[in-house]
Formats: sequence, structure tokens, C-alpha cells
Amino acid sequence: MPRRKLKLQHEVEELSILDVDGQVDTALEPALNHDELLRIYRAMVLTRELDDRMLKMQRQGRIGTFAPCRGQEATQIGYIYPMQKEDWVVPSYRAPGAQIWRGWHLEQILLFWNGYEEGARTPEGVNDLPVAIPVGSHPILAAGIGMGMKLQGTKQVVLTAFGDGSTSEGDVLEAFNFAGVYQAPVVFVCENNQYAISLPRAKQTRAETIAQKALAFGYDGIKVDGNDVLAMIVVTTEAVNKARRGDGPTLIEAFTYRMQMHTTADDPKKYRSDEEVKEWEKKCPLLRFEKYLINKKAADEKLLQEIHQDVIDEVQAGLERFEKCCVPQPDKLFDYTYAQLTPELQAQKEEFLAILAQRDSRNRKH
Ligand SMILES: Cc1ncc(C[n+]2csc(CCOP(=O)(O)OP(=O)(O)O)c2C)c(N)n1
Repeated sequence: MPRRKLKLQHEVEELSILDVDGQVDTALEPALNHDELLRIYRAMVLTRELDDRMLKMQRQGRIGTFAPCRGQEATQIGYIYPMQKEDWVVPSYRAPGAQIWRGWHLEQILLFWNGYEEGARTPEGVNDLPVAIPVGSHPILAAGIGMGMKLQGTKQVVLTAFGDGSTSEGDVLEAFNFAGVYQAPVVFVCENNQYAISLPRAKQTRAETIAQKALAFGYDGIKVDGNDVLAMIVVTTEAVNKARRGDGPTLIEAFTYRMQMHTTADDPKKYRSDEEVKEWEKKCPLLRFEKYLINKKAADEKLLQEIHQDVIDEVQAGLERFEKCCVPQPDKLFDYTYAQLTPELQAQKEEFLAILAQRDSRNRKH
């Protein structure tokens, strides 16, 4: 048998619509009216404001460790925008804006990062899974949900988001494969923020893009400017429509940058330069969208200011609700793994409650 070259049919597309100066490629611009554009803008501002407030609260000891998402607002609002209410989302832990868009309550995000189960309970009428912290453990759930949708012929779509580091996990590759084999209606969004904690993307994979990994599984991958909300909306809308038509999955690589630390527990100065961060500040997804809105006369400075103030008030109200329901209940840790506690756990719970009671009575005496 001769040695010969097999010609592969696929290519990887790359898309960007809105540049850093807010200039738009009108041939590619999605047809969104002013109200829709402002709704998208508000959601991005809300994501940013919540992130900033949470960072301050964490530094004040008012919430636990969390994973900031500054810089990734266009990615998450862009991929969530085309999803319908009846669709399913299997979220990343770095996308509170997408969760709030879907109907999660702001205070739930804070409860989650403070260790409360209430923060992981999907609100009534929302078809989402809670956030998964084990890296790369959730795309396989999305593949399974998509396979179920396919078998039941429901015309729903499932979208899952995860980081670039997650694509090195075996489970994620299994998810890519099963979704392809079943032609399941799954949209995979890799939020390539270029770091997995301190590990840069170049050390994560030798592949030139993350998007091209889809080709090995027999479907399309596309690389998108993840700081360009319009490009994110266009690409995700195409992937969602394709999935709904029954034409199978897509892998979207959103090329973006994590502007803050991985979580509030690490110091990014130890593994990347200030110059690199400064370069990405110029590509801020919010600034470029503001310029676009003004150029397009969808908003003026005054309206943008009003939206900001409105968002500050909404976040403040959410924080106040959170602080009201944030009453420590340490014994709850026994309540959510088993429907019925094993005898050993029941004994441990009783012992733990007795220790708490002793501590309380000691504190009362002092
Ligand atoms: C299974 C597992 N291994 C390791 C960790 C520790 N860990 C938390 S986040 C992270 C990096 C994830 O990077 P990436 O997938 O790129 O997502 P990002 O955090 O950048 O959004 C690691 C290794 C974990 N949570 N779960």
C-alpha cells in the first residue's frame, strides 16, 4: 500500500466584527435594535460591577474566595444572548453575568461563593445546572443532556462553557466525542482566557488554536474575538441554530483575557507581566462596545451613566439581600449529600452539634 496524504475537509474560521476603537464591519454586524444593544450593554456593566464589588468584599472578609471574570464580559453575555428559555446551560464558574441573564438571583452568586447550598439551587423555571468547580467535569454532562434531547427530539439546545485548561481533561474530550457521534445539539464554548491559574495557554497544548480540536471529532470549530460581544453573538447564534436544526455540535473558542487573578487566592504578578496586562486593557470589551453604541447613536454619555448608576443600585440591593440571608449554619454540611444520613454521619452530626452548643454556651458566659 502506498504512503499517501489524506486531504482533510475542514478549516478553522476566525471572526471579529468590532475593533478596539468601536469601528464595526457593517457587512458582519448583527441586526440588533437599540433596546437589545442596551440590554446587552447593561448585562456587561452588571457583570463588571458585581465582579468589582465582590473583589472588595472578599478583601474585607465579607465573602470567601471567588473567581473574578473582569475582561470576559463580552464572551459570557455574547454566548448567553442567543439561548432560549427552554434551552439548557451548563455553566462555567467564571460567568456570573451569564447566570444572572438566565435568571439566577444576584445574591445566589454570593451565597455560592460563601459555601451556601442555596447558591447552587437552580431557580424555579431556569433550565441550568449549578456551577461545577472540578475543572472540566461538566461538559460531559452537557453532552449527555444533548444526547437526551436528540433521542427525545425536543428541539432544545444545550450550551456549556469552560476554560482553555479544561480542554486538557479527558472528560472534556469524551464530551466532544459523544456530542459528535450522536450529532447532539451541543454548543461548546471554550473561554480561552489564556491561563489555567498560572499555566499559560502555550504550555497547555501544542495546537495552534483550541477551535481546531473540533475537527478531530468531525464538526466545526471557530475562533472568535471574545472581547467583541457582537462577534460572540453572531457565532453563538449560528451554532445554536445549527444545533436546533439537528446538524450537531460546534466548538467555539472565545479568545479573551482574564484581567484579574485566577481566584482571590493567587497573585498573577508572579506569572505574567504588567505589560501584557496593559496591552489587554486596551482591548477592554466594555470600552469598545461603549464607543460602538455612541457611534451608532444608540446611546449618549448621559444614558451610559444612567445605566451604570442603575446597575450600581441593583448590585447594592443584591448585596444587601445576601447579607440578610448569610447566617452561618455549619451543620448544613451534613444535609446535601445523602437523602438519609448513614449511621456514622448521623453520629458525627450529633457530635458536631454538641460541640457547637458547648461553644455557644461558653461564649455566652464570657
Ligand atoms: C479536577 C480539578 N483539578 C484541578 C483543579 C484546580 N483548578 C481550579 S481552576 C484550575 C484551572 C482551570 O483553568 P481553565 O480551565 O483554563 O479555566 P479558567 O479558570 O481559566 O477559567 C485548576 C487546575 C480543580 N478545580 N479541579
